[in-house]
Parts: sequence; structure tokens; C-alpha cells
Amino acid sequence: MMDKQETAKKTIFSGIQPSGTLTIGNYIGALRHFPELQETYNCIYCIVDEHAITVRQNPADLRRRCLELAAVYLASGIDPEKCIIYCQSHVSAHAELAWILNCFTYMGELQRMTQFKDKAAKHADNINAGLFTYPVLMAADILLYQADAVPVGADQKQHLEITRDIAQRFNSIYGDVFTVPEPLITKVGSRVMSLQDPTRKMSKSDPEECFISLLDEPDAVRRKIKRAMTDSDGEIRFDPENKPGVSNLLSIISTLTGEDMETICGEMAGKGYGDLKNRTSDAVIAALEPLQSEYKRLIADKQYLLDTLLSGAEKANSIAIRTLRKVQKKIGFAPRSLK
Ligand code: ATP
Ligand code: LTN
Repeated sequence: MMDKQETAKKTIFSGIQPSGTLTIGNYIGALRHFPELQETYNCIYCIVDEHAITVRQNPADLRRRCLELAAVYLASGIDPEKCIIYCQSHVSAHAELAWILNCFTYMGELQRMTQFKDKAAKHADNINAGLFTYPVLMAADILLYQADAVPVGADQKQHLEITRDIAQRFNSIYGDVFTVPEPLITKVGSRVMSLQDPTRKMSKSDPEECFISLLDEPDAVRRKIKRAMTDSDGEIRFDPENKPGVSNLLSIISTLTGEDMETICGEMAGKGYGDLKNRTSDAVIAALEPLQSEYKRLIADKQYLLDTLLSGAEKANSIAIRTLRKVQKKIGFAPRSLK
């Protein structure tokens, strides 16, 4: 049972897909905030494997990546004594609530989702219904736990808006069933850009040279950053519109070192892009080093990772089932008892 103090705490929910090795984009935009929040909130962090299969996955890779993501979660500082970490497919309420919410979501709303349009263009041979209703499953994830806030990168803003719309629509018909969640999106770092095309977001399913993986060795980090696209005017200045490549490197430095942009730009004034790239590599390598050594330790103990996920799923299930039963009752599904 939760004590009074715990129930007074607000709830945070977020999820990451086990669709590849996480990038510094996932880290800067989302993951690095997860451990910070665990001191103040009840935090629930999910490995959203059901979302991952909206794109074809190799079964052995998917299975392995779920455990790897659990190790990354823990290595980032998430404490399983303070938070719940688990796999989405271990809690069947997600899929059940998603079905119900599908019946409260309009085709037109889903057709406007830019992630759907992007992914449909990228995977033109497999535009499946799951890819289309992806945001509904995400709404179910969040609403099952009555989450107050959801830390995500800027690309998920639209999905948070549709989640709020679905919750409000449901509440307006059936009364106050769902908490309407707020997005938690930071000003700097919520959209780390691709190293090769800084007008597009860095994505873990893009070609290798576009991103830095959380597990990249220092040599690989330096090599990729050295080849990152900049521009030809040679001036180091933060101006995302006109200098997307340089500004992307500056934001990476600022978010990873905690230094403000003005200080960094002041220090870099008059220097060349080679210096900027060295400074970026140093910041990335220093930030990844503790995470990588902790990851190596954790990934060696698969049984511990699995036990952590299973005990997380049990806790998650007991919260999720309460919301699901309430929803089923409200919409008039057959009762489970006559009392
Ligand atoms: P995929 O390429 O497989 O679609 P992805 O790299 O976009 O995956 P997700 O698992 O969909 O990653 O996202 C996990 C979290 O990381 C989300 O909160 C998302 O907003 C955030 N995120 C993803 N890419 C970036 C980025 N480039 N900059 C900042 N945050 C990001
Ligand atoms: N859609 C998200 C991943 C995701 C998520 C969630 C994030 C699935 N369910 C619930 C926050 C809350 C993505 O593509 N990044």
C-alpha cells in the first residue's frame, strides 16, 4: 500500500522504444531527466516494446534490446527502489485500454500526426494500422497510471496533445476518470539534430554516422563529431535557423556540461570549428563515461535485469488494472460480480 505522503506525490510516466541503441538525442531530450525526477515524484518508466513492433523487428534483436534498455535505464541512475521500470508487453492493460481509446479517437486526428507521416514515408512497404494508431497506445500508457506529467523530447509534443484531447473527451462523457497530463519538455536540448543533416532530428533508426550512441567508444564519438555537418562561414554563434549544425553542437555542449550558452559562445569566440568539435567530443565522452561503465556491469547480470523488470511489471499492473476496471465499468462492460 502507498502511504499518505506517497499518494500526495505527483506521478510521472515516460517510455522509450527498444528499437535500437539509444542516442545522445534520447539521452538529452528524455532519459537524463528520468533520475532527476525520482526524488520528487512517483516515477514510472516503461520499455515500450509494443510500440516498437509498429516497425518490423527481428525477434532476437527485440528481446535483447529490451534487456539492454533496462540496463541503460538503471545505468542512467534510475533506482528501481524509488521508481517502477518495466516492459509494456508484461502489463496487458496497455493493449486493452488502447482498444477502448481507439473508439474515442477520430481518424482525422490521427491523420494529422507528423510522426505517422514521417514513418509512413520511411517505411512505405509497411504502413500498418498499428503505426497509424500508435498515439492511442501511447495515450493508454500514460492515462492508465493517471500521470500528471510526461518528460519527452519535442517530437512527442503532438502525441501529448492528442493524449490530452482523448482524456478530456472521455472525461466529458463519463466524468472524471483520467488525469489530463502535462508535457515536460525542456527549452534547450529537447530536439537534438542529426549530425549529417542538422535540419532533421537525431534518430536511433537512422544510419550510424547520423547519431552518437550512448555506447559509442571515445574514438567513435570523435570520428562522428569530426565529420558532423557545419557550414562555411566559420563563425561560432548560436543561431539554430541559419546555423543549424554549429548550434546543434553548442546545444549538446551546453546540456551535457550545464554551462549556459552565452558562456560557451564567449569562450569559443574567435576559435575554429575544429576546436568546437573537440570541445563537443570532450563533453560527450565525459558525460557517457560513467553511464557506460555502469552499463557494462549491469548487462553482465541478465537475471537481475529480468527480475527487476518482472517486479516492476507486478507493481505497474496493480496500478494499471485499477484504472482499466474503472473504465470498463464506466463504459458498461459486463460486470465481474453482481455486488
Ligand atoms: P525511432 O528512431 O526508433 O523512432 P527515436 O530515436 O525517435 O526512435 P524514441 O524511443 O521514439 O526514439 O524516443 C524516446 C524519447 O527520446 C522520447 O521522449 C523522444 O521524444 C526523445 N527523443 C528522440 N529523439 C530525440 C532527439 N533527437 N532529441 C531530443 N529528444 C529525442
Ligand atoms: N512515443 C514515444 C515513446 C512512448 C512514450 C509513451 C513516451 C510510448 N509511450 C508514453 C512517453 C509516454 C516515442 O516515440 N518517443
